[in-house]
Amino acid sequence: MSEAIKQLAVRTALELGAGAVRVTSARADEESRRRMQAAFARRDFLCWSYDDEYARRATDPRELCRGARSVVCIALPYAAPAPRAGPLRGRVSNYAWSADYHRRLRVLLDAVAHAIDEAAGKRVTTVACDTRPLAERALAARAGLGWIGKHTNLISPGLGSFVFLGEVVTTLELPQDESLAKTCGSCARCVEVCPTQALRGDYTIDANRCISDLTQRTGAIPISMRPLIGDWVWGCDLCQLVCPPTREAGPLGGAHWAPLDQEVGRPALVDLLRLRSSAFKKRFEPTAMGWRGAAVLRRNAAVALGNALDRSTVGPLAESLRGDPHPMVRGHAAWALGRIGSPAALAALRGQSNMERSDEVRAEISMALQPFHSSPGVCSTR
Ligand code: B12
Ligand code: SF4
Ligand code: SF4
Repeated sequence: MSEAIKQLAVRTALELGAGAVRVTSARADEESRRRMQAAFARRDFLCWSYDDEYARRATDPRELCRGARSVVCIALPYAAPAPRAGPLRGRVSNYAWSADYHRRLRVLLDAVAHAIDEAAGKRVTTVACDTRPLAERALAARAGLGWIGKHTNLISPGLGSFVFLGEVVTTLELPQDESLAKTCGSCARCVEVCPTQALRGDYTIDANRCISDLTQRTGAIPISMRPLIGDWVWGCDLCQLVCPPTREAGPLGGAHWAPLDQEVGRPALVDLLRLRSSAFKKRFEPTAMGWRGAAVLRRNAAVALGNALDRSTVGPLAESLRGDPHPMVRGHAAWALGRIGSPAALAALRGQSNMERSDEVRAEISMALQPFHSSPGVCSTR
């Protein structure tokens, strides 16, 4: 009976687009708890309110579902060909440029849970994906869905790492799968390509340095990190794009995961800098970029423009410095103008330095102008 229910769960998930399905026990995982607690003690996740108690709960699926005995772990491939690049266009990561994956994954997980419940004749499941306290990668690795790579993502054989993870936790005892005895070996391509040195090469990450974290946080981006972000305006895929098993797998996601349109997949930076709530609602709210509001995207556009170093964007940046309703965006526009450093950019910064009311933005303006203050006997190098 339990084998038949497992096969039903697998069949249902595969029919709805899953690339792989495996089952593990719902017992607490001491090894993962220890690894997570060590990561939090190293302060690798400062933007996340994670602590020892979170690690304990996240590594014990019975906290999500009383009496749980098994977890059905599902990998949903989403890789799609990248949209056309172009000058002064920002880069969006593959996971965010299509319709928000949470909805599609939820439909799949609910269907699997429903099939299990029907077969059991009562409610025996609960589902999780991304937002619930569950160590999804560790569970998937224990189920043998793949192995955790040095970029810290789960790599599934034949599918690569561009897979979303979701789980159906159940009180039924289902036959378990074995974990894979696999590692990255001597490969270190992801570690080498990471522009911010977020990856240590020992299968851990300093998430505070990860572009994905930096572009999704709601507060200011540290000045030292801004130049390293390049043209990314949401998330980052660099460590996965070079990953051999992920490259070999190719774009398995299919048409569903293609960019909603060019302006979502590769947005024009100046338009993004001017993004207001009506356009945000229409264009970005249906995607995973809709979670943090329009100001975060305008801030990210300012950073990407500060890295593009194109004088034609001084006008829009000056307009943002003078008029953006959000002080964080005005502050990052000031930084971008300082990076460009042309006479017009400096004039915009000086013009605004006495007008600006926010202390935070005035501090950004003053830092942006600092390299250009010439003192007696010292020549500015910019
Ligand atoms: C917080 C978070 C982030 C943070 C922190 C990322 C991180 N590396 O933890 C930020 C914003 C940076 C982020 C970025 C991304 N994320 Co994210 N994120 C999460 C979230 C919500 C929690 C992760 C977490 O708890 N981290 C804390 C660390 C300590 O725990 P952990 O990574 O889960 O597990 C570690 C330990 O368990 C330990 N471990 C345990 N057992 C073992 C055994 C061995 C042998 C080893 C080596 C290690 C090990 O290693 C694990 C990996 O470090 C999960 C969803 C979830 N609930 O799990 C999604 C999730 C991890 N993210 C996901 C995705 C898609 C991404 C991005 C690819 C998006 C993007 N393109 O920008 C990037 C990838 C960046 C990267 N290199 O990791 C997917 C990953 C899918 C996959 N194939 O692994 C998840 C699972 C969401 C989902 N449901 O699909 N994310
Ligand atoms: S997502 Fe980008 S910044 Fe983050 S670890 Fe990978 S390469 Fe580095
Ligand atoms: S790039 Fe190499 S080291 Fe990094 S996760 Fe992929 S296989 Fe592992």
